[in-house]
Parts: sequence; C-alpha cells; structure tokens
Amino acid sequence: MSKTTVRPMIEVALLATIAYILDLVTQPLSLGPWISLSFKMVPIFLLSFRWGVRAGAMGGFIWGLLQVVTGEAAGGWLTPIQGFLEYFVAFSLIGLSGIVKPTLDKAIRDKKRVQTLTYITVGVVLGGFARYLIHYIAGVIFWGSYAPEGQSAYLYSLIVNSSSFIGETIASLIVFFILQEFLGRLLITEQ
Ligand code: 218
Repeated sequence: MSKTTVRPMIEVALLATIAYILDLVTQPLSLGPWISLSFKMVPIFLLSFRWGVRAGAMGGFIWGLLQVVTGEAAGGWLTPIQGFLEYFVAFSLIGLSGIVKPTLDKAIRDKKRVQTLTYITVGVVLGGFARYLIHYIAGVIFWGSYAPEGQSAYLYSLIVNSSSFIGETIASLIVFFILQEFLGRLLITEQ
C-alpha cells in the first residue's frame, strides 16, 4: 500500500476519534436534549476538506460507529432501521462537504480569501444539511410520539432538528473563520 492511501486512513481514524471525544466533552453545553451549540463536526469537515468526500464519509461513519459500540448512541437508538439511518447514514453524509475540495484548494492556492470562505461555507452547510435531512426524516417517522400535545411530527422534527443544524453549522463556521489565516497549512495536502 502506498503512502498516499495510508496517510488519509490514519487521519480518518484519528479525526473520527477526536469528533467522538469532542461529542462527549461538549455534551454539558447542550441547551436541551438535542439542541447543542457545538463544534464537534469540525474534525469531519477537516477530513473532507483535506482528503475529499470519501475520507469525510469514512470519518463520519466511524464516528457514528464509535457512538453505537460504546453505548453513547443508546438514548438516540429506537429501532435498528432508525439507528442505522441516524448513526451510520446521517454521519457518513457529513462527508458530502468534501465536494468543494477541488475548488476550495484552488481558491486557497490563489489566496482568494472571500472565495475560500465561501467554499468552506458551502461545504459545511452542505454536509450539515445532508446529515440533518436524515435526522429530520427520522424525526418525522420515528420520533413523532415525543411531540408536544397538538404539534405535528413534521413541525416537531423541523423545530428540533433545524435548531441543532443551525447551531452546529454556525459553530463549525466560526471555527473555520477563526482559523482563516491557517487554512493553507491545514487543508492543502499535496505540494
Ligand atoms: C425530533 C427528533 N428527535 C430526536 C432525533 C434523534 N437525533 C437527532 C439528531 C441527532 C441524532 C444523532 C445523535 O447526535 C439523533 C439520534 C430526531 N432525529 N428527531
């Protein structure tokens, strides 16, 4: 196996583990059972922006897997199909953020700051949206019975999941905006 495939694999394992640990550590910062203003998706976005969609998806998958095998997912696991959707499909989809990698790399190399931050934003919103679309659908189908009296499952899932989506997306964007001076060194992996 060549060095070029070993390196992203090692980073996938490392960054998925960091995401899992951040998830544990930031839990007390939650504003409610599912509403957390947290930057824990950042390691997966880093993977996607560094190595592309496949590495990001593998990292998300492993992060979901770690939650399931350590029992962290227990409170969010209702049935096998729902659990599979929300912990394997949803987390893998964060990797879609890596679609912007080629154009993002070019913007960084050309030192186009506005373009760079725009592609980062598109990637983060896309990956976060793809993940939360699954949580929204799962919310309507599987979590509807938790809705307050008189509230439809559609509205309930929209409120719960859009607030988490917005909180996590904005938190991730803040991290990348703060790191904007270092994006070249952080995200460009070839010479
Ligand atoms: C309305 C509703 N409530 C709960 C869930 C479950 N859910 C939502 C977001 C994220 C996750 C994964 C753990 O962070 C889970 C299990 C839902 N989809 N909808």
